[in-house]
Amino acid sequence: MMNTSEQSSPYLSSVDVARILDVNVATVKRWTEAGKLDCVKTAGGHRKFLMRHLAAFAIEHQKYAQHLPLIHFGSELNLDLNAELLRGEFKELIPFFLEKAILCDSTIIQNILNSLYMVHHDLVLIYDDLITPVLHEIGSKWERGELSITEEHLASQTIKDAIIKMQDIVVKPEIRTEKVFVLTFSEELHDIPAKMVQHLLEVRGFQVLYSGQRTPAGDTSSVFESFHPERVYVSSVFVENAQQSQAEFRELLGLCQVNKAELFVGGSGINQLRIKEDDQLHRLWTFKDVMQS
Ligand code: B12
Repeated sequence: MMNTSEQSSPYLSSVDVARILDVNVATVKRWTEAGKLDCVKTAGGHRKFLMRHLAAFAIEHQKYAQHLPLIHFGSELNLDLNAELLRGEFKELIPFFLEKAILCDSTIIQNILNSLYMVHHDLVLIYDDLITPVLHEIGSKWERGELSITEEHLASQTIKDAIIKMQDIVVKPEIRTEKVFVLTFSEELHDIPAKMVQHLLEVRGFQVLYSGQRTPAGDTSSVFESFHPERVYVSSVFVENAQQSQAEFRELLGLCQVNKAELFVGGSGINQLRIKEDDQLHRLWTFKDVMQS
């Protein structure tokens, strides 16, 4: 069965693949039958391809690599990093991405994110397995005094900008009816996870109202009156004053109850609040949970 992200991804036909690799359609068929070129088969028996199938083929058959938009890491094509990127394993990619973020190399950062998306069509993989560990490492470097506050700002802002720009190439369903409100509490400056939550919900087909940083959560009744969101997602990373956040949370939950909206909360800041899950309130942990919520 196809997963949600694959359902919305643009598959290539055998004709498209033949055109890209500059061979006959019959050759494409022969390669797939010989197991050289992977594909998925539709219910009707047609072969469909994703960029990652072509990319895996090109890694094995170098002659065809020139036909594909394999990523150039700096001045040259690094096949080891490309192979990792294609497999969706990030052992070498994480330190590389971290280094480039610290150097504010927005071109390479953007290139990697866009390529990863084009190959895997899976934002969860990118957010949970690449961006989250890199941001954590940036935080650790700052804690150890290896990065100044300004350097930490520059690196995280470079990543945030690339995440926002990547959204342009992400495939979203055209008809979006159900509305979702995404916010952080009023003391919160960390809005990168909330941005990622927004993007995942858009991929799922929701129309997202995103208020981001420093939203006075208890004072959002006008949002419910004007837009009638059916769901609300809160990301909380840093809680400075637990009492204040608890009060905001309580008021927001009250608004959700009155307006029959489900409330989903995530992030390490939530650990500092007293919450009781029920039919209306859900504690989420990872971006994967956002896709399944
Ligand atoms: C970038 C950053 C900043 C940037 C934020 C820029 C921006 N626009 O977001 C700036 C420079 C503004 C900043 C400011 C501060 N920061 Co800061 N920051 C970070 C950093 C490096 C990355 C944060 C981030 O985006 N992480 C990526 C997310 C995805 O990871 P995560 O938060 O762990 O989230 C995971 C889960 O919690 C979950 N999740 C999160 N939200 C949601 C929501 C839903 C619905 C779901 C399902 C899941 C989910 O998803 C992730 C999956 O594993 C972290 C380091 C770190 N360890 O994260 C420090 C960090 C969070 N910051 C910290 C601190 C102390 C501060 C400041 C107080 C510094 C200061 N003295 O001024 C201020 C606080 C400002 C405020 N009031 O909010 C501490 C927090 C410690 C704590 N928990 O008490 C950290 C951990 C750094 C550290 N090692 O000490 N920061």
